[in-house]
Amino acid sequence: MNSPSPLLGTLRKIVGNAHVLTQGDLSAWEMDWRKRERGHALAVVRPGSTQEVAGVVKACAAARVGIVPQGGNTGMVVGSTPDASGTQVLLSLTRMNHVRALDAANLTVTVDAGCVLQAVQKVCEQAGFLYPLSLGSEGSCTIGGNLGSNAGGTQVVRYGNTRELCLGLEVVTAQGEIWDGLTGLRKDNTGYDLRHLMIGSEGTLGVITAATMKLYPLPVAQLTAFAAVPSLEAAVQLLGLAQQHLSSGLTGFEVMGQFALSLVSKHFPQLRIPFQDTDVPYCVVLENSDQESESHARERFEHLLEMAMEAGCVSDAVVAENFGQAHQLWHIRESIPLAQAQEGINIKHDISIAVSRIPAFVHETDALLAAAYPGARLVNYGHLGDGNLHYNVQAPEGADGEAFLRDQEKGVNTIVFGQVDAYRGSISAEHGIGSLKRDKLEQHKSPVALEMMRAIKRALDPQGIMNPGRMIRDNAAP
Ligand code: FAD
Ligand code: 2HG
Ligand code: ZN
Repeated sequence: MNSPSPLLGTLRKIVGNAHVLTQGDLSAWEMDWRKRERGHALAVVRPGSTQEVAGVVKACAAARVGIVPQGGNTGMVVGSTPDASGTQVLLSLTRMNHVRALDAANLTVTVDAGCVLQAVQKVCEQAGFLYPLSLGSEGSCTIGGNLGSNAGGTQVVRYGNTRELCLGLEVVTAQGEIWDGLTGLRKDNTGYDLRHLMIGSEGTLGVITAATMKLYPLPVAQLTAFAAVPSLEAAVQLLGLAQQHLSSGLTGFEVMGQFALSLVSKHFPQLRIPFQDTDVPYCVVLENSDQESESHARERFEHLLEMAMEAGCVSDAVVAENFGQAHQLWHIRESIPLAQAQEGINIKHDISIAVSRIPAFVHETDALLAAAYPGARLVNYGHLGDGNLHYNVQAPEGADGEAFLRDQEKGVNTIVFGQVDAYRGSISAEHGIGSLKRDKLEQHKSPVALEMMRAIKRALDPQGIMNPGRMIRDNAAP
């Protein structure tokens, strides 16, 4: 590899001195959100336009220097931070944060990749539209990061993952060329869908610089309920009833195990969590969006909950009376990852299993873990409507979390991912692979699929400079 100094000079000319950072505290860019790893970048480079991104990538390609694209750095799999070598350029997209256009008739919004998700939601809402992607990290994650990781979140049951919301991309290729695919078309069968290759590629194939995303009419009414359920089987039964009776009105369905809720109660005592004094094993947050009226929404929702109680799949429920109360109920759910982080480092499993098989999976896997790691605490919650659980394992009460992670992560993963395989599930439903799960991907994905992935990587990034070592092992990487 060439000496980095001429490259730094070139990068400074492209983006300006102030936007090439090599000194001071760079931990916000170099450390992942979970604080699992601290890397070291050759430089943090902050381009302000697509042309500047293209210039940076061309310069790095000429010098054969690896590039790590980064948005809000909220990813869970150590995929958006540099490795420890000090040779990779951290490409932060956050200066590119303009909404380019909102096309009301086409129901689309076109935004720079560095736009923060919450800012996009707000702009769209002010214009009378819903941009439905919703994540606990929405105050800092970016549209580019959402696309890079194909983020899921709490509205997937109705609107799909980020992939389903995307109608066009602008991308800087690994050669530094600009591909303008911001068509906003809902139909386009003109060969391979390059957009879908880029989405979920975690920065390993190119840099997403802008995107055209789908909008929806704002719902006329939105109601949220918090329901106590006697078992996971009951939660699945409630999901079936809600799908049948609310149909596309069902816009959120999240399950939360009692231990996950107790962590929220412990670390955020100001949040009042319903049914904490009872011994219900699980609670569900469900949301009903309605295009008719508040009273229509309430009538349907209350009818659903009455039926569920009669069927025995809900033991108690509260329906938020207003927007503020609804927000509080959602806030409880969104606070679980933060409460878990406060409790200490944990072993995360972001898995998906066919919804019908989730109860059996959980009963069996809980028992296997309890036998192998007595006292280990299971923080089980997530997007049940999508068959996606965050089946996380926390060290036994009072134990050293770091030591538990160091000594037991491998064994815990072997049990959980072995079970995921047995149930034909996925070892990563929404957080992606990054560097944390790269070896796991090799163990759990079919060799044929892995070879197709490597062929795509070689074709689009022959020098292996795009996010080297993330997602798949690449012999060409610098
Ligand atoms: P980053 O973390 O910066 O990057 C993520 C990946 O995308 C990296 O591989 C990076 O290289 C790549 N990337 C970033 N920008 C670009 C670009 N412009 N072009 C190409 N590649 C790029 N995730 C969910 O799916 N569902 C959830 O419900 C959810 N909840 C969360 C709650 C909390 C509290 C936190 C901290 C995280 C949560 N996440 C969730 C994970 C994370 O927020 C998402 O993956 C999010 O989409 C990442 O966006 P980001 O801008 O922070 O991306
Ligand atoms: C969520 O759904 C996020 O809250 C985070 O995907 C999950 O921290 C986790 O395990
Ligand atoms: Zn999630």
